[in-house]
Amino acid sequence: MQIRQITMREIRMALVTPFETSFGRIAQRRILLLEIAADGTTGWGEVVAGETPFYSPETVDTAWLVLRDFIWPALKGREFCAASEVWGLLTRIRGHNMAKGGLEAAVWDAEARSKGVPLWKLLGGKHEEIPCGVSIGIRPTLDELTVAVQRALAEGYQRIKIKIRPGWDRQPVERLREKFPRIRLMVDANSAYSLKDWPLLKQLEAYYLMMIEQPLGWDDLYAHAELQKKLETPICLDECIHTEEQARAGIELGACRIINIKLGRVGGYTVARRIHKLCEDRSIPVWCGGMLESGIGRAHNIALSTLPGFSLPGDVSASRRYWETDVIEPEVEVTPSGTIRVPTGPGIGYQPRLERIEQLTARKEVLS
Ligand code: OSB
Ligand code: MG
Repeated sequence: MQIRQITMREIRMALVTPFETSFGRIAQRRILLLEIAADGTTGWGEVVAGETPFYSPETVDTAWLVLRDFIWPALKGREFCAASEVWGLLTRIRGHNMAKGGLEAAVWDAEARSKGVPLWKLLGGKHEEIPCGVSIGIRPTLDELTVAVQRALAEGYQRIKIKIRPGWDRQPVERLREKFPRIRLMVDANSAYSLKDWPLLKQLEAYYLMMIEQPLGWDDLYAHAELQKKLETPICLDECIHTEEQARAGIELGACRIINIKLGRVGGYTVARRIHKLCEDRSIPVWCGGMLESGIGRAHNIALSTLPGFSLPGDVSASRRYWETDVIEPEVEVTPSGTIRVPTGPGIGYQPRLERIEQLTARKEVLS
């Protein structure tokens, strides 16, 4: 197959509820969508880079530039047999995984559509229904947090993750345990702590958390290994795992006992599947993280979550938790038992709403 054209669109979408983490607060998203023409069909992908380089070094703007100036020139006119070869064509470009991953995912969608099969089947997925959790941002008060958790539980979500940061850690966890003694609860610090904060993180063990996600430096495996020695609670790595090599090192060093796999952070399905396999071999549970995606990225997360090793509920939840109206048809919905039924149509299995996407588009560039 060959990519004939890439259409880059930056859309702007307001979140239903602003999302606050230890690294910042976001109310309006800028999302880079990719539509590719390949093999007589189209494929869609989403670049999950944020507006700022506060979660990862990439941003929407760096991804735009790297796609136009480096990724497209590396792929233009190249013939390949399958989407699984795209990653290999891009290795000369170091980093920029989210830009690569968005594009690679679009090629997978196109390949699945041209074969008339669901993308998740092409990937080797097994689960036809995936368990869902929610990620709840930092809220102004404990009462508001409690209400948000109550609401998610009432909707059936199987696991609650809350964002923490210094000054918003012990108290919210204590409150939630008081109110909901039996729920599956975890925290995500997005690298807000350092190793010397370990006594505080140790205190959180009193609330039997499923895991503590990315407490320390965004690229610091060593400190996580030191911390994991002091904790019974599993550490789950997010930011630290951007390559297969980092995943292997993290596991070997004992820096984590669980891994959050994000398609964009690792550069697409090829590496995501390698990390998934590695974790399966080492009995490390994995789950699929979210990046406040539109329906396009959400659909890809669902496809990824069907792989057999995705045994824990992820951060992939219903469209309406994020958007008034999503950019796909149908929207992603969650069953009363907190699952998503995997779509059966070809490719990602949801149709992009082109008219709505065009309405939301702030900037567009066609590469051909
Ligand atoms: O750390 O998992 C994270 C959102 C943006 C950047 C990083 C993270 C998150 C989330 C939200 O936790 C997950 C979601 O609901 O999409
Ligand atoms: Mg995280």
